Amino acid sequence: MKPIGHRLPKLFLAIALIALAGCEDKQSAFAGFGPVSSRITLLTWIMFIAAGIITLLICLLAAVSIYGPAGWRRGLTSEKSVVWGGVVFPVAALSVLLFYGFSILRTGENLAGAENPVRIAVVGEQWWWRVIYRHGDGRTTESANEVRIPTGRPVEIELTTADVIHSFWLPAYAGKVDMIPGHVNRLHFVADQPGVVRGQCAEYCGGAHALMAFYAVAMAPADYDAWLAKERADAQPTARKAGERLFSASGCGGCHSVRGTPAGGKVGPDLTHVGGRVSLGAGILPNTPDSFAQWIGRHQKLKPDNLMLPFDFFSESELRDLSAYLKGLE
Ligand code: HEC
Ligand SMILES: [Cu+2]
Repeated sequence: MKPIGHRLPKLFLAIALIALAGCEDKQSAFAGFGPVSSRITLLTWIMFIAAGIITLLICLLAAVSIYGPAGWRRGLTSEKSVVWGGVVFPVAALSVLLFYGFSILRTGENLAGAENPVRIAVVGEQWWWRVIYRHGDGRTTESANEVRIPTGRPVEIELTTADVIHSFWLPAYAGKVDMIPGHVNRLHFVADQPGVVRGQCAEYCGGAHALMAFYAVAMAPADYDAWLAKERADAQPTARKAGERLFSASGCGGCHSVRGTPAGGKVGPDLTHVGGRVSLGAGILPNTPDSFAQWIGRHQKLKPDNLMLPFDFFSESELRDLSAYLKGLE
């Protein structure tokens, strides 16, 4: 067996690669796709680089105070050096950072008064996201696990929770804001360009917390308007009658709504347009017919503890019928 020292570089490389894999743009805190997140990223770099320089400086001073010439060492231990280096410098450096941080917070607050914002409410649920679109005429419609926004317009997201504390974290566009029982928080941002990014619950909220992700889809304004009109409409009558019958006979409608059909449950995600969403199960499966079958038949294995009742008794052909019906709800 080789001594451990020979294996260390490879071990470090492996750990570094795993860590770097998390830096993909979809959910990277270093890739800002709007003015609010870009300024947060800038602040991050300023803090990181300044802290690096200060750490080097401290190492240098420590070395000088141990190995340096006697005159330098005396200088370092004088009262004057302690006051300037230990009190004045930290107070000045931290105050500058504090006020710069306040000015960054204001980037989002300035958007708060903006005219004609897109209004969306997101409710944290164990362990998925209820997304409510507020239309211009006061009507609302529900979706889940996906926030669609137009580019170039201010967005206001109202954040609440149905149960415990969750945290809505969408690094591509804005900071991280907690969802607190009995309290409404608001997040403001603008998306610069169309694209799909990922977000994640950032506050431990029980069993399936790690599997509570979501997607944000930014669309050109005209595409967004077309999408919203479609989203607002009820489900189209389906040709997949076998799946629809099975859905209603199995009691799925007790927890799920499909607008325009008798299914009106409010416990789980609204499924009116589930076939057109990016993911299933709060970001854990891609939205394909096979994923619907996987979810319905094995969701307690794929996402242990989630609050949908187990339905592990359907036959292959029943799963195919149900999946075809649900995937058809676009
Ligand atoms: C007891 C209530 C309940 C019943 C009954 C129920 N579900 Fe669910 N369902 C849920 C909950 C809660 C979730 C969210 C789970 C999560 O992601 O944590 C869910 C999630 C889903 C999803 C994923 C939706 C999305 O946007 O990610 C699909 C699809 C689904 N259910 C289909 C069905 C079908 C089909 C049936 C009937 C065979 C059914 N459900 C019965 C509560 C229920
Ligand atoms: Cu959580």
